[in-house]
Amino acid sequence: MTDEELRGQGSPGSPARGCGPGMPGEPSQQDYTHPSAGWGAARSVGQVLMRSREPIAGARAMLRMNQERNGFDCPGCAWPDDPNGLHLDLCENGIKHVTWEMTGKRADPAFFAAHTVTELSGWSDFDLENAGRLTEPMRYDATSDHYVPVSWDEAFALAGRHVQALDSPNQAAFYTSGRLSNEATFLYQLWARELGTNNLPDCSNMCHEASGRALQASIGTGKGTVTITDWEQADSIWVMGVNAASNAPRMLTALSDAYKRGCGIVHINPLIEVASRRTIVPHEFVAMGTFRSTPTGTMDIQPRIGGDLALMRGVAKVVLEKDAVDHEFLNRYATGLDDYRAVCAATSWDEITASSGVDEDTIRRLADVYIASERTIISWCLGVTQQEHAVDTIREITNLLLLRGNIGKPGAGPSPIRGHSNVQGNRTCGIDHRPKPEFLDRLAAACGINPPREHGLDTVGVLKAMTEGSVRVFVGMGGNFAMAAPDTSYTFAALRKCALTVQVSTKLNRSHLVHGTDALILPCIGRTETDIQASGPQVITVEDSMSMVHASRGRRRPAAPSLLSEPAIIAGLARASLPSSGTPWQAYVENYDRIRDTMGQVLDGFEDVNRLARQPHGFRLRQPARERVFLTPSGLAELSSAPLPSVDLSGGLLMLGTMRSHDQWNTTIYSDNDRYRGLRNLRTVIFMNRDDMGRLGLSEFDHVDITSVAKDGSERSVYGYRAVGYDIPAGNAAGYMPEMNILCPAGDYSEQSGQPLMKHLRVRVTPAP
Ligand SMILES: Nc1nc2c(c(=O)[nH]1)N[C@H]1C(S)=C(S)[C@@H](COP(=O)(O)OP(=O)(O)OC[C@H]3O[C@@H](n4cnc5c(=O)[nH]c(N)nc54)[C@H](O)[C@@H]3O)O[C@H]1N2
Ligand SMILES: Nc1nc2c(c(=O)[nH]1)N[C@H]1C(S)=C(S)[C@@H](COP(=O)(O)OP(=O)(O)OC[C@H]3O[C@@H](n4cnc5c(=O)[nH]c(N)nc54)[C@H](O)[C@@H]3O)O[C@H]1N2
Ligand SMILES: [Mo]
Repeated sequence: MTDEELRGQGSPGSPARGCGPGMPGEPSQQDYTHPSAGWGAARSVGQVLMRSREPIAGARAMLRMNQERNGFDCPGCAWPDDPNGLHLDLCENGIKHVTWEMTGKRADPAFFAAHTVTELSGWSDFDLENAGRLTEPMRYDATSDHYVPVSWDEAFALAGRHVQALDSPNQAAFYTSGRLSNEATFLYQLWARELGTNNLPDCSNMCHEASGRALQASIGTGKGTVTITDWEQADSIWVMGVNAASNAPRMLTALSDAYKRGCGIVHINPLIEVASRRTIVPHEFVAMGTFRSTPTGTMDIQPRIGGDLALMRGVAKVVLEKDAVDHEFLNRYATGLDDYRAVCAATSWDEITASSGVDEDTIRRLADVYIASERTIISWCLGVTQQEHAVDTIREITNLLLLRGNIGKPGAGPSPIRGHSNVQGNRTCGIDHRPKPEFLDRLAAACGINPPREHGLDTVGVLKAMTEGSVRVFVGMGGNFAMAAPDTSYTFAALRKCALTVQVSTKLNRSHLVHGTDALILPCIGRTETDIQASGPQVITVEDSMSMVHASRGRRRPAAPSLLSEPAIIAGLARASLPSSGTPWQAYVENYDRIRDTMGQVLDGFEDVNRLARQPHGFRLRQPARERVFLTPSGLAELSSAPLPSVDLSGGLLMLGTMRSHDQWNTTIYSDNDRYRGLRNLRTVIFMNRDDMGRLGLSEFDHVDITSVAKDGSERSVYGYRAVGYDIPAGNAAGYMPEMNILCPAGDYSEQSGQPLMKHLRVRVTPAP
């Protein structure tokens, strides 16, 4: 099979297999009726531990995860640790994620000698990562079509020659996946900016860019304001566009605790996800033994895809009608209320219900819940952010919170659920293609460099520039850019036009096979492993979703003696490409405390980071909006007044959102099952409303071809998918990334955030011939 056929780009009617292992057995689907987490999770963990060939070491490593002071930070997600003594809140997916890194298998030089790149391209993405941990730096050799071993010095020199040969530093791009530590991040952006470019695309450009922009505009700082303690004090928690049980499983603990103390929990999602039902709290072993479960939801609202802005508008309309606003707060801290009031009054219920897909009664009931609550938290993730009008939507969420003073008081506020474990820290520490002038000033002063001032390219911009030939060197610091980016064929062609692609990785993935003329695989140590440098074992720091910065130290022997740490690799690349650099790269790598000392001169809140991060739970970065200090131009929280988006689904098109299954971590696929959606042995699926299926004459598991229609009218297709009926509003559909990235047109991104519209594809579904 070619890689195209795997993902369903073969020919009409030919069955697609998907990126997973291709498990034998007919696909099936049964509604999931059990509580989330609990024994199903325990069984699934056991299978993963066995498969990684590390059952004992894996179990032992779990006990070191997320522990105060001495553990490593779970690389699974960015949900915070519980600061109140519960240090060990294990989750199924964190465990899977950690053991995947700790596998006993190795993709070593013998492995690469045995397989050409062309051959590996026909392997599934599961099989690629399942080859095990990378052990040696490798260079692509075009004559043999193999990756061949190269010394670290030669690898750095090759990259250095390429970078120095560029006409301008803007011909290079430096991608970051959200795993990178704060220290590696800081060195990485320093390298790019000392070279002279702000081309720092990152996974945030596909993830929470919209959240940062919206919160920056509304409250003056681009982060959430709440802490895990606030989650423990809210009267009402809204979970919008998050598949919590799979993607932020430790949130289940917070939700079940909230339920027990009488907090209302509203799930706003076109799909009914299992987190809105019941859970067995992962660490409650007694509950596990007795199968005792707790509800994790009190109300479900099912908007259309992209309907959240109108839904929030409807709630605000009722709040204003009933004058249930916090006048004192608004008078003292906010601006824009008159305009917002006028916009809400002018938006008709017809518009609101058409745009949201939710009827007026239901919206009024939601408004009653909101008005009855003294302290409300609204949380959201990709269902909200990967939309055309995401910035407007998140500003509307903030408007609604501001109306009732739900910010800067205990138990209330906006709470974006970030994805990668350190994606928030990456932004804090300088990964930003639109850096603020004040940050650059301080960087210049502390590091003695002259950073460029013009904005750089984001993910979508880099794809275009590579296609046009104006970016020729691509460095991927972690992640799997080829598969994570939209428009797979376009992205592959863009990467193949590069003179050099460099991937710093722990495991083999497709981004190594879709490469430039020259290509390097630079293997690094992982989060679970010890990082020993000249001054001894090092700690790194990370920041979670709620602005807590803390130290992380790995305990395991690195997967191979030749692996380098990410800071060491960045320093090596930087020295080779900046021969006359005055930056003490070597000294930084010898002792990461020195990196943190410099960070303290550049970043607010990091002044004493070497001491603070080593405290048991680290420290909280100040979030001024939490103290009702709004760093906006007006000095006040700014209400927005955006028009509602219109719904255009002419020609019988469906609106499709791409999402994750339970058994995957972004582009890393563990199996072809999605336990909480009751699906087995299938990833090339489209979940559809049963009426829509009937209209198209489709029965369960019928083969379909799917074509997306881009804004410019261009079409992209996948073949041989299976249709499965699901509880989702008519006119909407869902399926899995990264398979469906083929259907995401690279040119269709939000004007507001630059984010590709990964949850907003207009598709035509046809029965396969
Ligand atoms: N186990 C595991 N954990 C992960 C990840 C993983 O892949 N696996 N990925 C990590 C990363 S990087 C991220 S960013 C997060 C992602 O976490 P999520 O945001 O939960 O990711 P998705 O699977 O894309 O799910 C999006 C959810 O949005 C809903 N949705 C779709 N369209 C809309 C809409 O218009 N409105 C609303 N309200 N909802 C909508 C979908 O039904 C789905 O429940 O998880 C992180 N954690
Ligand atoms: N259609 C569609 N596309 C999407 C999304 C969607 O919802 N729909 N979601 C988007 C989102 S939110 C995100 S965050 C991106 C994810 O995009 P990425 O972050 O680029 O992708 P990952 O799959 O998380 O990266 C997996 C790879 O990371 C490497 N890796 C793992 N651990 C480490 C480490 O410690 N260090 C280093 N250097 N490498 C490591 C391994 O080699 C592994 O193969 O995808 C985006 N793409
Ligand atoms: Mo993400």
